[in-house]
Amino acid sequence: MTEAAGGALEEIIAGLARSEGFDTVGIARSDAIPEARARLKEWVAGGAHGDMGWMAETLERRADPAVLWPAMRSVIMLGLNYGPADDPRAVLAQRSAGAISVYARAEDYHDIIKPKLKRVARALLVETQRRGLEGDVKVFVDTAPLMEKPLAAAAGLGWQGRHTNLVSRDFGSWLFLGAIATTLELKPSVPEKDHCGSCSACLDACPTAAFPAPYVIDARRCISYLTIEHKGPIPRDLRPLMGNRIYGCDDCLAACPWNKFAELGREMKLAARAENDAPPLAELVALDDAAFRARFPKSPIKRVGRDRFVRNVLVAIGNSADPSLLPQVEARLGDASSLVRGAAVWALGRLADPDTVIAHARKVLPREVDAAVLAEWDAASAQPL
Ligand code: B12
Ligand code: SF4
Ligand code: SF4
Repeated sequence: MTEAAGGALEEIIAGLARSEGFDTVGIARSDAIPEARARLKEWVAGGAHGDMGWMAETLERRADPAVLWPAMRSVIMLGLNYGPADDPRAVLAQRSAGAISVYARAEDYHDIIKPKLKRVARALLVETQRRGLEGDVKVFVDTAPLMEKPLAAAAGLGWQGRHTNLVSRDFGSWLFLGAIATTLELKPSVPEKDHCGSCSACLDACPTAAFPAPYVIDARRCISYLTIEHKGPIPRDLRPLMGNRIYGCDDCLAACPWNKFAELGREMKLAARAENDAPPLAELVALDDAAFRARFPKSPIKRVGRDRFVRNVLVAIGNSADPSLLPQVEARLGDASSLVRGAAVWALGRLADPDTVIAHARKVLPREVDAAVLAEWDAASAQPL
């Protein structure tokens, strides 16, 4: 233990974290996850990261904290509970509304966690200097190449569940993670054991069968990846499985029985905004660039941009079985974005009768030059046009 007047440094860190509103904190040695390296390499080699090219580009640094920052000796892992007030799956039954995942219904958690991490890190530096210790710190939340889940498990915050996310005995599956890396040699916490037992609820709950094996995700099939990270048209065979999920997905998290011990998240800025609980698809599909930015201020949703978001909304409309949404779909057939046009064609094919599809095709096709959109027209009319 790093003792001095004022108590052990590890206890000071825990106090600083709690005073910033973090719900859980622990410490891992920077070399605590040797097995993660080979697993990450295998995952990327199999292509499970899809077009998240940055996972491959940063592989060496991500696989080993010693490569990311050779002087790093310890990682302080912090968790912020964002437990929802109600079961987030309720909106899945409202097919003419969009389902936004819990974390994205509120303010962007990166903007909330990063300043908190920085304040803890600064206070830690002041304390180490007061003790005459040499030490440096860096803060990370999500965006840095650091394997936050296995590190959080090593730091005793919970264990990686079969859905691959960190599960906590106290907060279930609803924890955001952040990290403070340091050159200080801190006393590591006791790692948490796997408490999944014989449960497989999360694997069974996945609408797209995105888990090729327990503890392993194929991001290419995950709705979170498809709606947030994937830039091109969503693969046609997966669209019908997405229902009305338009930004992220919580099904595997929400299915976890450990959530029954979870409390409502205390951080007010992470509280869902009512307008994001079940927004009408008719409203969202009509957003242009400016209206999209104005509709989602401070929201993580802004990151995907209007075109990708409207693509998602059109897939949800195609799954809605609600013909009253047809006029909104027709209005997007001539959209400036080929991504949006292609998704509109798919939604049209799902909602309209074949004669209506052909009538629209005749009007639009003479002007269409995009190969992917042309392929959507072929598929929607079930024949080459
Ligand atoms: C890339 C990424 C994604 C990708 C890939 C998801 C994934 N599971 O990796 C996509 C876009 C799909 C995604 C989705 C989501 N994400 Co994300 N994502 C990340 C990111 C940036 C990197 C994760 C990573 O390194 N993946 C690579 C894989 C290989 O790592 P891994 O899952 O740990 O893989 C391990 C297993 O395969 C394992 N393994 C193989 N066999 C076995 C056997 C056993 C017994 C064990 C234990 C492990 C194991 O070995 C690997 C290494 O340990 C992290 C932030 C970060 N820097 O860590 C956030 C992060 C994981 N995401 C987060 C969240 C909240 C989500 C979503 C819930 C968002 C949403 N609602 O839509 C979903 C959940 C989907 C899911 N079931 O995972 C949180 C998770 C918090 C938590 N409590 O764990 C993180 C930590 C962000 C944060 N800072 O809070 N995400
Ligand atoms: S987030 Fe949804 S789609 Fe992705 S693995 Fe979990 S249940 Fe499946
Ligand atoms: S749902 Fe079951 S298997 Fe999945 S993470 Fe939770 S306890 Fe583990």
